[in-house]
Amino acid sequence: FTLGLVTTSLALHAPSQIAASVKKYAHQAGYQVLISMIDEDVNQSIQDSINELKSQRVEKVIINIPLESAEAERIFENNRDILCLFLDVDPTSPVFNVCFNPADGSRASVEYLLGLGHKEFALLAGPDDSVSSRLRLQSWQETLAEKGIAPVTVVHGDWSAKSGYYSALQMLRETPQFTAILVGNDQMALGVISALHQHNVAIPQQVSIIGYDDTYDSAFFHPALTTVSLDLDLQSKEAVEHLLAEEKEEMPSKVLPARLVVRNSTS
Ligand code: IPT
Repeated sequence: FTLGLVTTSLALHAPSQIAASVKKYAHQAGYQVLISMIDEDVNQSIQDSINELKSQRVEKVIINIPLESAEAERIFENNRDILCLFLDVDPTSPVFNVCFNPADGSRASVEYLLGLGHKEFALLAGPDDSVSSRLRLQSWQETLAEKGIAPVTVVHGDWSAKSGYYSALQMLRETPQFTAILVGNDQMALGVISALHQHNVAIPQQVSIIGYDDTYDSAFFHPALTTVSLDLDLQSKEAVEHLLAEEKEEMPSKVLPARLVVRNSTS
């Protein structure tokens, strides 16, 4: 039997970790995995990818592409001959999904920094066209607003370390009064760390940083990154299990928790 995985760029750490775990758990269940990566530079649609997988007799597909609920529903409706499970949609969306709670980890990181006495926050979110990125940003902002705090700046990157680096330079230039930066993923946090080192800003003595994902490398950044941990291996395991177990009639989705892991980039 063969499972399909339609995925966003595997140059990004989180999706590549997910792909590795999906493959591991599928193999354990006796399934092969065919991967179709959507390359932003190539004009291939998700439907093209699904069709490609269908032509290879794939009947169950995991879709790890950031999708608005309406888009995900349309894909679901247009592919009733197969079973689609989504990994990057709003968890409240009606499509079959296994996603992380977008609020618990974001809230925990803001509350942790508030507890340390921080008041000047810079926010570095992921791209605006990613639903997960928007939900993380929204819950940072809501948690800060409850305490009457407005962030000193909100900047968007594209998930890459490079965009984190340039966003941090922009923050240092335009709004240098922040004492903490909340970052939408660990790769951008890596770039932020690099920019702050270059400008002799001490982490965490002058600026605290919290990332998001807790991918395998994050504990080895310098300093070791405090971050919101997503158990991507568990998400993949649940996705494979749900997909293999469920028949089309009955499709319970599942929301997974995220939790703050405190390391050395915060004080
Ligand atoms: C999400 C990651 O948190 C982020 O770092 C980036 O890699 C993004 O994927 C790519 O789409 S994880 C996703 C399952 C919400």
